[in-house]
Amino acid sequence: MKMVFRWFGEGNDTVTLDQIKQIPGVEGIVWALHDVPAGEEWPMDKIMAIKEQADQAGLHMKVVESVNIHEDIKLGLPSRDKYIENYKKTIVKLAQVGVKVICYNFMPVFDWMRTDLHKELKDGSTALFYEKSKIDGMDLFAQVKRINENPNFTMPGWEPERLERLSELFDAYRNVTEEHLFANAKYFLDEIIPVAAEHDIRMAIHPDDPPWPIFGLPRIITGQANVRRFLQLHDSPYNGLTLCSGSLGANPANDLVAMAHEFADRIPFAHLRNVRVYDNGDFIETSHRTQDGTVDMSGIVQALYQNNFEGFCRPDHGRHIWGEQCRPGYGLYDRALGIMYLWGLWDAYDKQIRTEKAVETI
Ligand code: CS2
Ligand code: MN
Repeated sequence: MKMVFRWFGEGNDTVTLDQIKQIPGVEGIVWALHDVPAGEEWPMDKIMAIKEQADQAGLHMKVVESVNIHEDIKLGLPSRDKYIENYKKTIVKLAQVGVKVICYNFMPVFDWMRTDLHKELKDGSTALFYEKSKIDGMDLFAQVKRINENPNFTMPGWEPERLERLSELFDAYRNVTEEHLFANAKYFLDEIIPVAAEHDIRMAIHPDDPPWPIFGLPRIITGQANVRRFLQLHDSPYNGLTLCSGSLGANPANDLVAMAHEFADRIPFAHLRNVRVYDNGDFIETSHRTQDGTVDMSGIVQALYQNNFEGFCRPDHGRHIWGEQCRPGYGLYDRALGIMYLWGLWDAYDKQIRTEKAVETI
């Protein structure tokens, strides 16, 4: 397990590279060019600027999250070909600076979705929260109109640029089903994976968050059967999965331990975090510790260990603790605690297995 830490870039993150460097066992950053719009080719000078910073801090930059997919690719429009060509060029450039894994997602219109970014937990910390009935019962267009009239109604992750195009995008997705999305994903993978393979970069699809359709938009990376189907669309080790325990774990029917076992050789990257899911379908992000949420974190780490996991791993969203002001979910403190918990689990399994082996040889 190779530990990495997400970093949003200078001026775009409250956490510094020097701080990241001091978290035990962290070897590299998970980065992206957040100012390059989806579909555009990443400029080499901007890539090199990150490389210089990472080199100087003594951290590697082998994991990118995310090179985002243009909506036209997900929609399967004829214009997708030009965006796919740009994607390929970006892959080639990323290989030149030593990138080994590209995380991306295939969610229509929205990325992750929450209803509250600072919901208070019992211990006084705050965390990202999803109130299911709020999203299920929402008249999306009435909400967008309200947001446009009064920015106080803005929901997390609803950037003005996205909202501007919202009704247009919803129109475009009107007849797009799960089947279309799978077909469009296959078209994309058939084009991209050979290029990624040639340049030894493993593509790692991120699960949908939450892992079910929202606002009538299809979502396909939602559970074990669908992940299996996605990986088979283009059967290659370079078509991989980002095992995000918090995203998939928001659906209690998802057995993350079983997925870690089944997909072990197709997981170049893991996002390990916990959530607490309530009976009504709401969920809140918690500390990474197994007992603090409803995801079997120790079971997942054990399954990865048993499968000789050699991929990259990062803690995922953390709570906001000790008064830290930071990007929602991306503070330093709780994620650093999360890392120490993950190492604790890993090292304990390691010690146990080594001891057992030593006993066997006596
Ligand atoms: C999520 C996503 O895992 C996460 O942090 O909040 O934003 C994720 O980075 C993307 O969906 C991956 O493409
Ligand atoms: Mn994740």
